[in-house]
Amino acid sequence: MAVASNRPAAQPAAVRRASVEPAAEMPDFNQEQELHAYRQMLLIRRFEEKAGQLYGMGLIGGFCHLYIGQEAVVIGMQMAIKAGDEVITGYRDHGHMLACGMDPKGVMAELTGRRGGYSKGKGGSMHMFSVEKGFFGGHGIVGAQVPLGTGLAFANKYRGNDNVSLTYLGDGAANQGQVYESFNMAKLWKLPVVYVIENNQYGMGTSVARASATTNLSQRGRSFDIPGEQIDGMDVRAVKAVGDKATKWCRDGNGPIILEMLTYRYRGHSMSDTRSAPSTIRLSRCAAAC
Ligand SMILES: Cc1ncc(C[n+]2csc(CCOP(=O)(O)OP(=O)(O)O)c2C)c(N)n1
Ligand SMILES: [Mg+2]
Repeated sequence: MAVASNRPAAQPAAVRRASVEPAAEMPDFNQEQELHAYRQMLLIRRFEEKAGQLYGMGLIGGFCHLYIGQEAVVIGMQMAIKAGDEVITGYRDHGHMLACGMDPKGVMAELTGRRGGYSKGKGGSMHMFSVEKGFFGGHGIVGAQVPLGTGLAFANKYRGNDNVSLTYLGDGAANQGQVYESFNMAKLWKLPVVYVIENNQYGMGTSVARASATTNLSQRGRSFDIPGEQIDGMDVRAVKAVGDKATKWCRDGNGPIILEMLTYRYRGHSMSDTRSAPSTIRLSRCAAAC
């Protein structure tokens, strides 16, 4: 019988790392970047742990999807963008808000339903926005942020600025029809959008291998001639390096690009998932597959 511990989570990460080419020219961070990345990732981790605790105490209601385990993705990408660029994602969004510079107190106030929250306490976990910080949600419908993020890129192109839209989606969302309609238009009009697929190996409780006909999600844009790359999403330096490359690609007028971040969700799908840690079923399936 598989025993629930933290160990199995480490095994697929090691397997994944072996299959991902290290970025050819991966620059080291200087001390300032090291500290910045560490502090930001730690902020997300501690924030999410506290949110989990408050949820357990009944002080947060409704949906609440924690980002624990995926911090390096959003921080590495955020370090690669500039003021004016936009970020949009799904419902696993607290990390993205904090990375964009939104006030942790405002986010927590929203989670706990208070007036000081970003949506005056009426939106909750999945419905926060800050145009000022370039954060466009926060969307509960799987994949719905992809056409919206593509629209942000369209607006940038139309206005003739050099802003890039970072449009995040999950591995489960990568099987959604509207994603491919968006890919088509993005390539057709050469829109400045980086599609960041956060492949945390699971859509709710279903592994990618059980749900996806093809599992190299970085290649999902091939029919549209959109280039893609797989990256070790647990390595903040690798993420930042590829983020630099991808945003330059967009700013140079080449159109969209796909980055598949190989990462891992350390908790259950959401706080209403009765298992806050990976379930025994999930771990035993993982043990059988890996
Ligand atoms: C259109 C739609 N279908 C189904 C759901 C229910 N649902 C919520 S999250 C989820 C899984 C999505 O997984 P993934 O895209 O991998 O994101 P992750 O939760 O791993 O971050 C599903 C099916 C939904 N919210 N919207
Ligand atoms: Mg997923």
